[in-house]
Amino acid sequence: MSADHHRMANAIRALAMDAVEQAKSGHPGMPMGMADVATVLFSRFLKFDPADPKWPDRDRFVLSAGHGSMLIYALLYLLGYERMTIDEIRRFRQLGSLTPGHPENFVTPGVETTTGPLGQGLGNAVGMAIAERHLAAEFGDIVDHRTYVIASDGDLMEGISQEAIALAGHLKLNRLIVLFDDNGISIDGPLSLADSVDQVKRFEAAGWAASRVDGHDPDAIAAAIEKAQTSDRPTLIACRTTIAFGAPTKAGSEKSHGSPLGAEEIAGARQKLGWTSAPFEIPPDILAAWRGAGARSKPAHAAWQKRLASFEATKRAEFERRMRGDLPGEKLRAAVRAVKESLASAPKEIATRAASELALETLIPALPEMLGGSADLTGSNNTKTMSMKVLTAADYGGRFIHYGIREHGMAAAMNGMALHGGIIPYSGTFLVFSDYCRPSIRLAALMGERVIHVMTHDSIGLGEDGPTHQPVEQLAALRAIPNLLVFRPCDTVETIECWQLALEARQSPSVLALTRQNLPQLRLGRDDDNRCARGAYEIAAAEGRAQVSLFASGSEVVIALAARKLLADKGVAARVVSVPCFELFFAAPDDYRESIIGTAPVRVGIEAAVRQGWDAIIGSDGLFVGMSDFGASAPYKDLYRHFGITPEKVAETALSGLR
Ligand SMILES: Cc1ncc(C[n+]2csc(CCOP(=O)(O)OP(=O)(O)O)c2C)c(N)n1
Ligand SMILES: [Mg+2]
Repeated sequence: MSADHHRMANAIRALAMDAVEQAKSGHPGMPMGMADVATVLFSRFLKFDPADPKWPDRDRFVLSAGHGSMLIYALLYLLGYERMTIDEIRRFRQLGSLTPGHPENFVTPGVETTTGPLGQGLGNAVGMAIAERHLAAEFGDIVDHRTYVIASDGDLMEGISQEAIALAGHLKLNRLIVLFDDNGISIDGPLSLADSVDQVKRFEAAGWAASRVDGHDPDAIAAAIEKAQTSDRPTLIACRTTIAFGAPTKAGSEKSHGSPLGAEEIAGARQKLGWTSAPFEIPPDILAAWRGAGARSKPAHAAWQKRLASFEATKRAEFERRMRGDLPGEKLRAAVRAVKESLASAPKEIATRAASELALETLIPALPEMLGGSADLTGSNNTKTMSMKVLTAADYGGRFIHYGIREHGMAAAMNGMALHGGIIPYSGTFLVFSDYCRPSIRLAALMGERVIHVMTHDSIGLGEDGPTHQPVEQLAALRAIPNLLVFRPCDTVETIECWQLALEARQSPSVLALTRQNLPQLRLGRDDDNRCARGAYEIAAAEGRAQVSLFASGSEVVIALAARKLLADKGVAARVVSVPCFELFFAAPDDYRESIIGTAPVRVGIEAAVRQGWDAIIGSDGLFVGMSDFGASAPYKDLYRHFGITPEKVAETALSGLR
């Protein structure tokens, strides 16, 4: 290998040391340890064009070990990503810089995903690799790239990694290549404190090709990547490295993981590495070599543009639409209209999970970007329509993924698909297991990615499976995540409306909380406008001046309507507001919100879940009928009676407020 390699890698090391030192915080060890691997990958293999960070056919690079963010920032600067200037490197970890503590894809061009919570990036990468194969099945050689990951010990120790690698191995995602920073060190010290897994054997057991290399030997690294590129399965390359390679006393020690090395140590490292440049200075010949590496894929990019230009016009337009993330607006509106019309002519008393399937029967043919799935609850989540083929290693063109019992891995993969572009992933599990998806849902919300989680069995209404399966705090917990839309439709009509809103929410993930139990259709469905769009609306007005406002979501709306009748019998006028989505309601114009909250002296919230969050609608002096403890195992009607979520109880509660 040329002397250039070592000096190029040292440029990464120097920038990492200097930026962390300047910020007085950060993680120099990982970038210094993985500088050789990254140099080989970016200067010889990775396909990308700094002039067009969003080139659809670029290789995806995921820095799963997000604490090593200076590695990617140094690379982006050295390779010539225009906005990543040396000033941005100097401003590492400062407010408003392009160089936040951990990589954020919505901040920094060239960063593919937001990482830091260990294991998530690897999970995203599996989704990206699925997206690539799926789109290639549809669009041919316009889609032809690889996904590379740098993962650390922490990434591989996290449980989510098992789900991710098992799924990738099963689907034979041979364009997925993981470079494992096998440095034997984590924060507490040597890995031997807490781990003795043989990662090569582990990955092999999951259907991967796996090997070990010296992570400071560029030729060995290159040979391993070359081999991986022709593998018939995903590849793990365990790169044996020394953390903080080059640091005189802290190399190989956990002390270099997450703190500045200090002036003396940096001076020693400069000497050891033969790096004589001042802080933040890169010798012109080295910068030129890096910029040359940045220009390496220009011919490939040009060839791709030519291929795209010669692509059949409608297919090309469709590909471009999909990658932009634009919906086929008219088709979506027509699909929603068709569903509503059929519901208007033949109202249905079905569970909202079944209503969701009904909606999907029309949405799936209309929106080819939708890619569904379930974590082994396909029949319960109703996420697979009759016509959907399964995505398998033999047929990546299928549009339904059997994720297996892997909620963590599923949710992370969905984020990766959305990030890849061209796909709107949706999937299913039970609402109570949203906790198993939560870390990925949170990241989807932070990143502003459109992923849709169908979460059924949304309350004690699921009945006999009992409290382990009955969500009570999950709705509140999900509503606490900023930028997440939590929908809880009350009938078939609201369900299609909520689906439409979730699909249209370009920069927000959504959860659709759906029932297991049947519900009557409360709305005729003839409305042209989407009544759920403002989050809450009056579904039944008071007869006369309202003394009571009843606010409910999902399966409790019908209970509120029955309570309204009981109150009317007692001469008390009540109105009912359906609240399918808190977040949209809170975002609605003030005057709309005020009119929906209304002026009735008594406000009652009804939801088969904990009260937390409802005060924003009913006020702290509002009354609430719901759950304050875990559920129980019994037929669901018995449970509603047992926990006092009934029309009688609601009416009684309202009356107590009037007294
Ligand atoms: C889910 C999660 N838990 C904990 C952390 C805090 N953390 C950051 S890095 C790290 C482990 C460091 O070891 P390793 O992954 O091997 O990285 P290295 O020190 O080798 O760079 C931990 C526990 C995290 N980022 N994410
Ligand atoms: Mg480590």
